[in-house]
Amino acid sequence: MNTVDVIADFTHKIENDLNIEPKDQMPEKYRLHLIRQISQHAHSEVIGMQPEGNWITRAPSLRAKQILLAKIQDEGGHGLYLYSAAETLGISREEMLEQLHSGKAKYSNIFNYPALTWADIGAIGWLVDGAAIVNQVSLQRTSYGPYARAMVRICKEESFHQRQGYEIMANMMKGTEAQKAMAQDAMNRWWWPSLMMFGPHDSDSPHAGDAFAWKIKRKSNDELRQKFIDKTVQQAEVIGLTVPDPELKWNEAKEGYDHGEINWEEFKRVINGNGPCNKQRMTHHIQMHQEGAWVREAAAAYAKQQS
Ligand code: FAQ
Repeated sequence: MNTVDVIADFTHKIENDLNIEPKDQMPEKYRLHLIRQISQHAHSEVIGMQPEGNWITRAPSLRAKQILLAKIQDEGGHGLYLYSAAETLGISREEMLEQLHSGKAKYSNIFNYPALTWADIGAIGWLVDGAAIVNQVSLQRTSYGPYARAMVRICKEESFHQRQGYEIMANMMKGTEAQKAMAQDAMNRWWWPSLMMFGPHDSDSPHAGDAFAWKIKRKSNDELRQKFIDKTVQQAEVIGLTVPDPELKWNEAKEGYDHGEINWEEFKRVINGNGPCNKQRMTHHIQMHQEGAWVREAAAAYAKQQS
């Protein structure tokens, strides 16, 4: 196909809500846009294992430890589906990891905050997975087939994650005054960074134009953030937690909550490498990757022997 035909075929598929598949020809900018987004999403899942991994040895019961282990393992699996989806676009796993380690590729702002108490594990499951689901449900209809299909399975697992987090918070809110205070403290620290997960306001989102034109995004950063706020505020009220936003107010006309301004300076600082845990997260990832070299070599040698 010549360039004109490629564009016509691609445009026809996008306009008719047909998925773009790995063997289809596609504009180079579409391919690069997807590699950026999917690889960043994969890195987020894998780096996201660190704050929770910190609590495996200190979970307060065997049941809690089993659930946490299963959840963290799921996140690793999500990373693998997503790396595989990105590989179908012609980038290798090694290149993606190089981009992560050099700082060229980002990962979600949220995983640069520390998990200080057991209540933080509740807040991560409830708020962070809750925010991730709102975004990922919308991505189930993204235009690139392998990404959309990965999202279907990921969303099922994330909804279990969200519930286990909410259960931790609900139980702590039925506990002693100290446990209630711990849950509220976790809520106070994780609320605003969770809102930042949806990205900058639509007016400051440079990738939004292409993402909508190519149906990579179906809903905007602000629309998804609003959806998350509306459902989460009600969940907080049910268990007696206070949302740490004095400006939060129900707006009858828009049938949603108005909220206070997000600290975008903090967001920029964190996504550009200067959050509370960025260096710790990256150092750990690089060290584990280096220590795992022998596993990759053994797997490659075994595969060679088999072929
Ligand atoms: N963090 O023009 P936009 C999870 C960057 S999975 C860091 O609006 P876009 C599961 C953005 O990359 C969580 N950077 O960009 C779990 C761009 O910079 P670039 C991850 C951010 O792509 C739970 C610049 O700002 N989910 O939590 C963030 O149209 C618990 C301009 O932004 C996904 O990745 C941010 N929050 O919209 C695991 C979902 N927001 O690349 C373990 C897929 C923006 O030019 C435990 N991704 N930036 O250098 C998306 O939906 C989109 O990429 C957005 C951003 C909505 C994140």
